[in-house]
Amino acid sequence: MTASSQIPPAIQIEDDRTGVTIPTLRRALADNLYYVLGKPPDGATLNDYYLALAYTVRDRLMQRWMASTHTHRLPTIKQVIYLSAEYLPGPHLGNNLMNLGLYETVQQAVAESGLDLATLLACEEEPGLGNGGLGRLAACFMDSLATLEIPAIGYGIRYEFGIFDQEIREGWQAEITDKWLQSGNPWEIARPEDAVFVKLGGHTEASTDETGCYQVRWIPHQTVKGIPYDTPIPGYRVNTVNTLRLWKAEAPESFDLSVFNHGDYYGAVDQKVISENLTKVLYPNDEPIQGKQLRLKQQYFFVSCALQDLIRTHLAQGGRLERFHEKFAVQLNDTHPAIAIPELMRLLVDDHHVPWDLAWTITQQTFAYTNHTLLPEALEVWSLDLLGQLLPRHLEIIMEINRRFLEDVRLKFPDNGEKMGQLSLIADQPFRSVRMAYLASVGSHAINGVAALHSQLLQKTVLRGFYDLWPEKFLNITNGVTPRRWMLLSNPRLAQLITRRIGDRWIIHLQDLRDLEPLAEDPEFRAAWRSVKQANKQALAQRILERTGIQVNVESLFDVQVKRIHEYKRQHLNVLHIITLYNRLKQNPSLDLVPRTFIFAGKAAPGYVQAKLIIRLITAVGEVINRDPAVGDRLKVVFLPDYNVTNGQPIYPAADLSEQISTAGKEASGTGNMKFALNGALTIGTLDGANIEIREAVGSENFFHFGHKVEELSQLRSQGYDPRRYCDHSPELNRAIHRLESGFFAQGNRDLFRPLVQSLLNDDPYFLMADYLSYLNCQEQVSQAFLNEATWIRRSILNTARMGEFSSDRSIREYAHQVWQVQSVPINLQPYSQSEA
Ligand code: OX2
Repeated sequence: MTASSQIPPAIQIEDDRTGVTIPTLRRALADNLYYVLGKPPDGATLNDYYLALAYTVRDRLMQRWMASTHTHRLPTIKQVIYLSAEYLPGPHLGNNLMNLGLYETVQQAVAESGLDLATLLACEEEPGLGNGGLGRLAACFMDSLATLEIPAIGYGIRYEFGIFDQEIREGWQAEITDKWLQSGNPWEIARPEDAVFVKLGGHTEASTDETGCYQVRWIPHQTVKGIPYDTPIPGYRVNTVNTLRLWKAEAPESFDLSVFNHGDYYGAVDQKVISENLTKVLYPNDEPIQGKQLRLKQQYFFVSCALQDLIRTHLAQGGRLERFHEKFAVQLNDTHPAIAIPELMRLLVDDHHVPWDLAWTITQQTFAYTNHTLLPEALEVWSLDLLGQLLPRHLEIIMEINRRFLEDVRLKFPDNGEKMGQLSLIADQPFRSVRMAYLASVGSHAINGVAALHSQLLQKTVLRGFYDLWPEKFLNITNGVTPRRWMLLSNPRLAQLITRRIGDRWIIHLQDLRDLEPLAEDPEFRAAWRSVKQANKQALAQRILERTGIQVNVESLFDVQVKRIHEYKRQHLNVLHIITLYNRLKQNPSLDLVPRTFIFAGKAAPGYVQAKLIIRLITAVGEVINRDPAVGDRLKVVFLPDYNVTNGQPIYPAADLSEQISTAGKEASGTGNMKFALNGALTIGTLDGANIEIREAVGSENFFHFGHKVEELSQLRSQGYDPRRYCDHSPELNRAIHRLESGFFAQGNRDLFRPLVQSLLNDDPYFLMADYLSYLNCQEQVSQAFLNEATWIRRSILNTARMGEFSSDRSIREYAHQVWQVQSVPINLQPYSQSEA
């Protein structure tokens, strides 16, 4: 046992670091300000106070965190290892206060110290270490794992610059570097003592050792050091505190100047800079990633750090490598960490001399793979050239995995060369490359999609050959969201109303929301529900005014689409509806139109020209409509800049209508759809991703669905889809397109939106034209429904009441039982030193 894994017996824990009375909290805040930050109360900035408060809260997590870490390391306890290149946890302070049950007490203590908790909470820079749904899912899963008391570590990359901040300048997106670390990060603890070394480049040498064993040595060109930074992830009102361990790349400090460029000091410093570049920046998705060597380095770097860390702790605890898979269940969050499969093989076979077949069994038993997308452009492939340069040994291992795998395929399907070509981990076109989804599938014992439709399509399309081989490996686990952040923290008014009526068990058993169903018939409860929604809309209206200068009508229908900007998500279909309403108003100024406020938010990848043009389209349409006196209060179009977790939190509670309008078959699941419905918004949506399951759960009468289904779209496609035909047949669509073409929204500039119009008229790969009419009619039903307040509120309540299955707790329970085979492990705190005895 190493020194670090020994817990000192009976630590004397200072009350000032654990006590939760108001006087103690106030004293702790002042102490941290003075002793940790070195600031006197009168010289402290708001950020200093935020930091002091964060340390005060972190102190109160520490005992639970250390006890959890210690217990989770025990060899008999199986741990979930989540490997994800992205995490979007959102600000920690509010969440940690809530999970510790300290929110109100700390609010009061802070107030008595002359400060305002909301102001301090607003100081926190959120870690934007992800692009969107995939990273946010990882964060919801970390919350649920801890709340369910499941031992878990999330491994990832400590990007110095996360996702860019977005500003809107003259209607366009401008990207600003995210400096989330610049004011200090009180939540992380660096663990330089746990550093590991990662090799890159170079070549391999094969030899036979004295016992006649075949051995391969990898002689790298470069070595980088990985330093782990740990962040505590506390569960809700339990002692479990799991760890998010993010790796930063550094140069190994002991580099020898004579080796590095013959005493070339500056050359050596260059090397240092090159090493540190590795974890500098998060790659925005939706951009061609092919050939980005640094991205492959990032993936390999964090995965290697993680696996080395696991092997080291396992061995230090007296564990045996043959039992690695009994100690750790490793989940691959998409293919970004799939290089873990050959890496574990390398560590076992080359470094620890485990025979190949045994190593392969361990590897397959260890890993499980979640697929998050079927979009062909998002399926990762790495060229053999690049892989061979950067990871020569891994390329050899992948080739050997493929050779053995294809041999099995040949035995199953003799004389079927075509089958072998289809299943090979190596693609030949357009260049020789490794199909990472295939590698992940072959190296895992379980493969899942993230919503029912997505899992079916996965089996029928992208991974069809593997499904035919091993149907038993495949399953669906529909995504979920954590009700702690996405209800309790972000919608306190609704949470309190619910708790007053049905108690608070729903926070950890979301299915309890069912008890709200009968209340949907109670006029008094409906009135209370409506007041909450109105208060939330008022609060959002205030933010909109502050951030955009636009005054919105809180009695209007808040129609909201917030998510990454992407053609398949079809924000521009939403815009076509807005333009149509505007055209109607212009044609008939006295039209009795249900007033709407259209709210958009979301980032476009910096290199995704069409997505950035969609943002410009939204702002341009807003500029015209919001100022047109003929429109008045009836239509408003708002683009809220810089969509992230922090800015998303006040949006979901204020929505009346949730726009989930992706092309059928394109959105794997969606999770924003769940947050909206849980907070009582009604959905207008296609039969795509988790929308289908949400509609089933809330009842089709409480969900507005429209558009072509997946099969219908493939039929359209095979018949030779002609988008212009729809224009010819729909005068309103024709007029809307004409408005765009005419330069009406671009001060007469007919070129500005031409690329969008051309794409819609010429190939319309996402079938906006085909779905337009159905969308329009459906929106008309929405408007009619909104006029009847009592039934709208009733439907809103029923949405919330029936969303229980979309808790990430449910998703995690399914992973735990069906994939990971892990159990809850309650953490004992008292007596501290005897808990492990
Ligand atoms: C997203 C998917 O697009 C989204 O549909 C899903 O809800 C989310 O992952 C979580 O599963 N990058 N982001 C995604 O997939 C990939 C790849």
